Amino acid sequence: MPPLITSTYTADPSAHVFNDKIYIYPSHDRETDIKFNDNGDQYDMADYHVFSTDDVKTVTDHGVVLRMEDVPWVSKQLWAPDAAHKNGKYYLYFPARDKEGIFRIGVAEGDRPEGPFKPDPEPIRGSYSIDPACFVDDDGQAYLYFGGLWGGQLQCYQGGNDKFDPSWQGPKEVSGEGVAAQGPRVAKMTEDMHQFASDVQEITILAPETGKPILGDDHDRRFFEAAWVHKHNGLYYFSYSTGDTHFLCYATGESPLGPFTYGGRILEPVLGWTTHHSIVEYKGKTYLFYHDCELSGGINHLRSVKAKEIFYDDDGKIITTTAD
Ligand code: FUB
Repeated sequence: MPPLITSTYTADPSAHVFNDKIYIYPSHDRETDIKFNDNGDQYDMADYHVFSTDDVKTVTDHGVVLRMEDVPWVSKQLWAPDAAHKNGKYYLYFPARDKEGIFRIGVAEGDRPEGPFKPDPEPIRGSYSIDPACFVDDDGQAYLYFGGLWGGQLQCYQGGNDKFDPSWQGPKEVSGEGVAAQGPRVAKMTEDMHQFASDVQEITILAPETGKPILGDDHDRRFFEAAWVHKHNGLYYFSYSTGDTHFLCYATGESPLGPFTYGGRILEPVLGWTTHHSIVEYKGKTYLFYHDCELSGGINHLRSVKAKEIFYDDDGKIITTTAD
């Protein structure tokens, strides 16, 4: 499968259908001298482009829509973004480190899906960690999902949503017999899409064989990063990356707030350490947008967005696919 975007390195594609086209909001990877480490310091991105397509083959690059220097609270690392549409406006959600080195989530607003986007001067109050994904339900309520382990700092919030514990920084996470994995986070968004309208909640992902939360040591199935939510036949699908085991997995539930029950793998490991995706329905087909490092010859921080059609079985289970 050739990359969909070859003009520059891109990753973490969040795809949405706006105005009958697919718009893609990816990270914009760039060259760096920073050595690879398990904290992700080499993912040193500084701006975002937006892309669009109407055939999932040819892509238009709409250029730079937001730069690091335009956001007063940001110090570095513009990581995986997402976008949403509500009330005639478009919203770009993005994680970055603040001036203290702590990941927060910002929002920028625009009049068109292709931007440009004007950032709020402060991050979303009460936001933390990385990888925001915004899901607007059929009733108009928007939810922001987020969180990522290791370099994404989710494990630094053991004692409550607003308690950052620096001793947990780095490639660390909960472990031990019977210890439940840390869940991703979700909050309802305000009507104007700029702030959290609820407390941040932890999402539970249940193991189908026990009905209990997946354990921290279950690295083949525990949430690591890259939250995404889509709805299919009335069921909510929460999908995510398992990080160091490199799978894209999903879990299903009856409510956007969970709990979700683990359902299986969507994508087997790709070339490169990270795996991050989105799922979108377009013209009667379901597409998985993802990335790998084929174009850069396997350099972990130089990734390229790809897309392929995926399928459900008769029971609504997503059929596992491979990067090809
Ligand atoms: O692109 C930087 C980080 O790598 C993302 O935020 C993670 O999901 C991983 O893909």
